[in-house]
Amino acid sequence: MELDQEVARRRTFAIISHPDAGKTTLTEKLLLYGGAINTAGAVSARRRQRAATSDWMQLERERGISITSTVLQFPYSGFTLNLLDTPGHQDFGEDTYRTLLAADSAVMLLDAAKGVEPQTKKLFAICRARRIPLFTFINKMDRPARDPLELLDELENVLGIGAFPINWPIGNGPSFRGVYDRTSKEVHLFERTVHGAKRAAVRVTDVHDPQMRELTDERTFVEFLDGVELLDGAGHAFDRGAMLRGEATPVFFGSAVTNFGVELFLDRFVQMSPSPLPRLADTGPISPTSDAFSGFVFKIQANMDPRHRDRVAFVRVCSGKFERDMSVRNMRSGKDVRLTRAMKLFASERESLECAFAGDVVGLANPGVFAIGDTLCEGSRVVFERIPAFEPEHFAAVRSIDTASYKSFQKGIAQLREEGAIQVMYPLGSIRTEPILAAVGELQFEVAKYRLESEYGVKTQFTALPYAMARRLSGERLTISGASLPSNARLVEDWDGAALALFESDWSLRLAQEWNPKIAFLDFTALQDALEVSR
Ligand SMILES: Nc1nc2c(ncn2[C@@H]2O[C@H](COP(=O)(O)OP(=O)(O)OP(=O)(O)O)[C@@H](O)[C@H]2O)c(=O)[nH]1
Ligand SMILES: [Mg+2]
Repeated sequence: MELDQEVARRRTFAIISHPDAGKTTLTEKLLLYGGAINTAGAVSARRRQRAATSDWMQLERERGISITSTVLQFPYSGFTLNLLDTPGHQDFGEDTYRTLLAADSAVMLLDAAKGVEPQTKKLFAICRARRIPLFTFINKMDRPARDPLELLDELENVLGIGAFPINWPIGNGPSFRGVYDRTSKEVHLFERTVHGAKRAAVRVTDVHDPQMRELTDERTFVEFLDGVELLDGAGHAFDRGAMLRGEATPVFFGSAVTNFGVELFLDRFVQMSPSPLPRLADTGPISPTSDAFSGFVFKIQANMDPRHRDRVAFVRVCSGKFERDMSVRNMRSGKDVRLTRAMKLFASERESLECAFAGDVVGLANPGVFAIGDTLCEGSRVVFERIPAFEPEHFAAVRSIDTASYKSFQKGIAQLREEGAIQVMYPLGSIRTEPILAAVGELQFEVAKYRLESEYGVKTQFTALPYAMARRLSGERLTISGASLPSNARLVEDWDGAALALFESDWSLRLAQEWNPKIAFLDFTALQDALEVSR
């Protein structure tokens, strides 16, 4: 009974978009309406200004971009929300991907002036493949925007998802006056507030209220009415089933930075979005209300809190009741672990936590016992799906400039690897002194260098290597170590000692395959498929 109620009021959602569409800004405003913070901080490259809660990392505050995903739990009108703010930049896409695995629904932001952008398409493809119900928030209506009908058309024709506007904008840019709620037939008028930091005033009138015409110019009003009539003429009602299957998305218009439409969105979102859904495990779907606790680790982050300087494993609870001090089995290591230090997460802040339910994200102090993808469970044994590592495309040799700080250097490298943002390799069979770092995007090297210095006190030198791809080698160990490779390729091993080869081009890879018929050169997807089959 308790389980049913607790699960029913949980909403766990990721906010995704192309860089800069306003995810962190929207997150901040959702926190404001949720009463979780009193004043909204701005995403700003300028120092000394209060920064947004979810961009807690020093580098994020300096650059004004999100680098790592953030978890924020807060109550809102009887619901418990677990909000996951993700970075938009594709170089951090792997972190966004893993975070999406922990969500039951996603809020996709579009910049109203830009519409569907390249990264929007990639993230959408992940949601579609996983059938994650999607909400669309068309942001930045306070700036000159594209025709809203054109934006809907793009959702339908470029992404191939049915778009159902819940509200409709009145004007845009300087003429933006608010939104019309198509269900309640109310007009919500908004006023710009200083810095958007306070709750915006909301006045509700009828759509045919003479005030409407007074508030906006004739052209804006006519365009607005035309749009609404066209939508209403189309006649179909919102189909929640289609949304839950990932076939249709409700669309909201607003402006996060000036608070337009944020509260309206949140009120609808909690009503319409799904509570935690069953999760697929090796034994079949696991119901969120089944008694035995289960969950999986989707993220690891070191040094979130400068006062603690520890590592935290983020666990998405999938079923049962999580209780502090409980013992669970880590299915990867086969060991039982007592969860003594559990925390509720709010960006870089934490509170100790007594219990949690499906949908919640629990932070566990991680002295090295948890890895990304680990399943934790009690009672009957289940294993959730593996979380694949993305194929690295950038490689760099890194060394510590100051030999005195070598220990910290090793510690930093080990911990950044554990977070999964970089992969660490060494020349095959050599003493492990100077690692080769591999990443999906180059920005990750910048982040690693910065963090090694700011969090571990180590100055490093990174030298870019010309490789563009890595292949995992399968075959006899001796055959592999004696492999003959083109002079511009290199044999390496990963952290766990598995052999890989790095290549500059397809051509070089093909040559290696020809010269070494007894070795299989597997790409990362093939490797994953092989593992799936062997499980
Ligand atoms: N005019 C206007 N600017 C906005 C709005 N929402 C966000 N911005 C601005 O857009 C910029 C990017 O906002 P962020 O919230 O950092 O965007 P993001 O999607 O979190 O970016 P990444 O996490 O780096 O991908 C900031 O300068 C914001 O102030 C909006 O509604 N209107
Ligand atoms: Mg952001």
